[in-house]
Amino acid sequence: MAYENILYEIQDGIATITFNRPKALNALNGALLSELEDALETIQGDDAIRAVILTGAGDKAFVAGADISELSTFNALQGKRFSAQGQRVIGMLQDLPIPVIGAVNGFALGGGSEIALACDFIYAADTAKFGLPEINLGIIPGFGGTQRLPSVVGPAMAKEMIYTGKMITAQEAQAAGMVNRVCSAGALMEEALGTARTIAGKGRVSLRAAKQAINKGLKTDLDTGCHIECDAFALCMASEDAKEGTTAFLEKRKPEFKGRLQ
Ligand code: CO8
Repeated sequence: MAYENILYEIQDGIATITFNRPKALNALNGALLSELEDALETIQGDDAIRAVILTGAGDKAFVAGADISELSTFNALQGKRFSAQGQRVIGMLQDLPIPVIGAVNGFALGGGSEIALACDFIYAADTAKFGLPEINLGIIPGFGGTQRLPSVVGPAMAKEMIYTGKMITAQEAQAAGMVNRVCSAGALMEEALGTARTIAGKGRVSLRAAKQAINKGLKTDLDTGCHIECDAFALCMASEDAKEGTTAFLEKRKPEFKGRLQ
């Protein structure tokens, strides 16, 4: 698929997806969501990709939400279809077997915050702003925001943000646990790439197992989560990566992970 609304690049095993509608502050329309879905499918099928970074084109926005000019034309059925499309694509993003870093370079509003919340973690420029302003449009978050935001910042903070529609700064988002690291806009991509490179050097099997154990464990109780961890741990022990990692330690050398089970 040729992309018109995103940029898709791969360098040294790290895929970068850039939302690329800067004149509309990278707002999400149906075409952009379809392109994002296609890129995520490509990433799912490419074992050479070890980490993903999402960011926005231009210096103003990561994603300023769903495209309001498109949204304003929807009836209930079209709204439901669009919400389901967004939830499916954002669910795919969250479930990718490799780590995803959100590099939030500006406004992350509505669907933009919802995409960022589905990343494994977020780095933000000190100029970034987060918010779920749908209430100002007479609607509510429709891409999972009512579910993911409370689980990250707690229900009280999520309710205040969703009921008032007010934006918070990158620093406030960090204090609330939404953002791991705040840096200058100029340093953002280098910071994200640095962490992506560190992750890309780890074993593919153990990264996948860690991500699945954490994500699945968050949806269940502690006992079930620990069972999930046990199974994931056993899978790692069966891998060539675990043999290589432990042998390399004992031989006092750097491991060379191949990402293979056997
Ligand atoms: N959709 C479409 N166009 C947008 C959007 C958007 N979300 N955001 C900005 N733009 C456009 C503006 O219309 C403007 O275009 P033009 O130059 O042609 O007039 C251009 O981008 C620049 O924007 P501004 O001039 O407004 O820039 P400012 O710096 O003055 O303001 C803001 C920046 C504060 C980000 C402001 O643009 C704004 O408030 N944008 C809307 C933010 C918003 O409400 N987002 C939530 C959208 S709803 C949503 O995300 C729901 C997701 C779930 C949907 C479920 C399916 C039913």
